[in-house]
Order: sequence, then C-alpha cells, then structure tokens
Amino acid sequence: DTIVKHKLTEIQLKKELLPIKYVEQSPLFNRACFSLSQALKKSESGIIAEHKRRSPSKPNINQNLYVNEVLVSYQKAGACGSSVLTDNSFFGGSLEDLQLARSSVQFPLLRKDFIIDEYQMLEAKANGADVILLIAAILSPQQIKNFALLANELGMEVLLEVHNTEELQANLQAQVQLIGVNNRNLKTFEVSTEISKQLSSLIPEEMVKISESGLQSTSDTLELREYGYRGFLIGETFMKTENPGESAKNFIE
Ligand code: IGP
Repeated sequence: DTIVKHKLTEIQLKKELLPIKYVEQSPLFNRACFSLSQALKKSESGIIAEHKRRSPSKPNINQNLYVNEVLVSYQKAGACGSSVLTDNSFFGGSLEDLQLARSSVQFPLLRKDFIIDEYQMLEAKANGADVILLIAAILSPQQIKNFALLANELGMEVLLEVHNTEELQANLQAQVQLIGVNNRNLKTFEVSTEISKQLSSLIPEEMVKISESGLQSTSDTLELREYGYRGFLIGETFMKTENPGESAKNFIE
C-alpha cells in the first residue's frame, strides 16, 4: 500500500519530466525482445536469477556489486534469464540498472517493479526489458487484462504474480504467458513453497509456471518441478553471497 502510493507520485513526476513521446524515442524502444517463455521451455535449469541490493525485509543483501558484472556471471552460470529490480525507494534498483543489464547480456530480462500505469510499460521497453511483472495483489482484473494487452503489443511478455487462489482465479482470462506464484506473503514476509504446490493444478497448461522467492536449494526446485514448475525466480540465495554468479553456477550444476 505504501509502495503503491509512493509509485503513484513517482509516476506523475516522471510523466512531467519525460513525456511518453520521448520515452518512445529511446534507441532500445523498437528492438525485438527475447522470449522468456520459450527460453524456459527449452532450459534445463529454469533459473531466473535476480539482481537485488536490498528489500523491505532485508535492508542489506548486497550493495556493492555492479549489475552488469552480476548478470554476465549469471548468464555464464547457465541462468535462463534475469530479473532486475528497478524500484529505487524500497529495493535500491533503477532503470539505469536495467539499461546496464541490457547492454551486458543476451537473454531475457524481467523488469521487476510495481507496475500500476501504462507509462511504466513503455519505460520498461525503452530501457531494455523483455518481460514485465504484473502483481495481482495491487491491480484489478481489468487493469491486468489491459496492461497485458499493451505489453504484448509492445512485444514484451507478461509474468503475472499471484499469491493465493482468489488472485489466480480472478485472472484466468488474462492473456499472460507466464504465471508466477510468489512463495513470500508480501504482508507478513513469511515464505513457504506450499503455496506453489497448492496452486499448481489451477494454472492453465498453456501458461508457463514459475515459482518465486525463498528458494534455497536444488531440493526445492526439484520438488517443484514435479508440480509442473518450469521456472524458478531466485534472488537472495545468490545475492547474499560474495559471488552471486558462482553461487548460481553451483546451484545449476
Ligand atoms: C526473488 P528471493 O527470496 O529469491 O530473493 O525472491 C523474487 O521472487 C522477489 O524479489 C520478488 C519481488 C516481487 C520483489 C517476487 N515478487 C515483487 C519485489 C516485488
């Protein structure tokens, strides 16, 4: 709630500083995107490795590594794609991080932020994203439908994040390529992969299933594979170590 309010003000300000017509002039705006859903279908690891400096629950995960270095090492380790936090106030990320990421790797990039306005989708494309995250907990089903259409028109895929049955069922008609079940309860910060297991059978076949947050070992991911999960979004487990690329490599091998 606080985050969403903060975003609203931030977006108003940005629209004044950089109107949409200028966002669309970015050299990255007309490029072709990488498909995360295709990459995951082909990938053995299914790992989407995240760059994350800090979060509301962990004020200091890793503040001193450059996003380009981390991402290059993730790609070398065999990750299928990466997620880059672009929220500054709560996660310490930025759109510059996303740009830097784009110029350093050739695989799908997810813009990880709290998207509540069309403007942010144009911004995502203009700064190098291939996939955007839509969080069911902060959007109406109508918004999700509209935003997903626009993202697809821009050539990007959509990862819809849900945390319970209601959020999932309210949005089954939305045209999204990927469904992410967040194992972390955003209100209590409690983490449990049980929710991924419970929701797996309710997710339509044609959507790629991703399990997000709190994954610590290959025993977690191997178990979730049996429930049909193809993608695993991992941040802290890699980022809290001195060498996230090395940690990702060990995880994947
Ligand atoms: C990664 P973890 O526990 O591996 O660091 O989690 C990712 O799932 C998490 O950062 C995340 C997130 C979000 C962050 C999932 N959904 C929404 C911000 C907003």
